[in-house]
Amino acid sequence: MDYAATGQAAQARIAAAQDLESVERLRIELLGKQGSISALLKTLGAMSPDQRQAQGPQIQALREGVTAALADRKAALEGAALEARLAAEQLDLTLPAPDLPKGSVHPVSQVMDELAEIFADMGFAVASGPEIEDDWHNFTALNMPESHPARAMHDTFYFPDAAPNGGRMVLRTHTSPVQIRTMLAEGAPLRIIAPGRVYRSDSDATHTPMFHQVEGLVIDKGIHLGHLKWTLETFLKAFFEREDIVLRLRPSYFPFTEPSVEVDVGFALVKGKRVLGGSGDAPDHGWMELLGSGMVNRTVIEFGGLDPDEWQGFAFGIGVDRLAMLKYGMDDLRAFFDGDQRWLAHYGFSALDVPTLSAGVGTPA
Ligand code: 2NM
Repeated sequence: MDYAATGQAAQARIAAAQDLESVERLRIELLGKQGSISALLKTLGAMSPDQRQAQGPQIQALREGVTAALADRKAALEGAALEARLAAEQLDLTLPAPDLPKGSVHPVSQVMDELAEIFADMGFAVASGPEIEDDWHNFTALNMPESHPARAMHDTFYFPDAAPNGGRMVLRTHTSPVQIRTMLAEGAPLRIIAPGRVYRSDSDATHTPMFHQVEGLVIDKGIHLGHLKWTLETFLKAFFEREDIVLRLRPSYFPFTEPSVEVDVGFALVKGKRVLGGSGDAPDHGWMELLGSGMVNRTVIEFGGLDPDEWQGFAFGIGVDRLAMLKYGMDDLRAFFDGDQRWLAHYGFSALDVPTLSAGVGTPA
């Protein structure tokens, strides 16, 4: 038997195999249990020792040669398949980029996100409540009984119909009712901010009938004005991204706080423009009224369902629109609510540029 010729014939067929299935079929046909080369190996048993000595190595060489050829052909076909897949899966990086997303984050939304981020770092949760409020949550619980003069000062929008409890529903004039609702629902201790829309019947260059407020409330044991001042200072330094923010506390009056303090922030006059920072008493400096605050009135703590001998607290309220103007340099409040595309494109923020304390709250796009 001419083993060399058998080997050459097998090698030729293996080399001609065009896919992995053909290679496998050849392997079974040649080397499988019923395979032709396996059959040749079995003939060794019937041979004389001399024949076996002469033919054994030839048959073994034939088997090894075919085994190697099958493995080589398999590897070559697998390599070609991988190359073909890589070529088909190629990304065409010359394709044009998709359109940039349209629209932008409104400065009010941006500032609210910044506030939430900064206060979250100090352990405050964000609370919310209805914009259509009842008389009791908006006024009475905040130490403004029926005849209180502060009610008239609030320029309240009243709904025409009497509410079930006799009083009329109102558009909330501040977010303080959210604090009352949260005290009643969650009890003490408490650390919350309540950002949102508020409404007052007032309209000129610096007042819009709807504006945005953020109020904060801390209720705990042994809370005093020092905690209030530190909290506001820490917040304003983070918000304006300046270490030289200086605050001045002045005695004031709000029905819901006692004592009440108005907080001024020092500014410098730089080329005629007010830039926050430094003491307002320094040359070319002044004080700007920024927010109202105080120790929560005992009566309000009681209306919130808590014992004022056990729990004390401080609260504050700031205009969000005003904060945005001071930080980002807009000078007309009314433009905030016009929906002018050019204004939004100029003052808006990227939706992907989320404020963080590490990367900087509020980096203009
Ligand atoms: C301000 C000024 C002072 C205030 C009080 C409360 C509550 F509900 F806890 F009593 N929330 N916010 C408050 C106090 C608001 O805005 C100028």
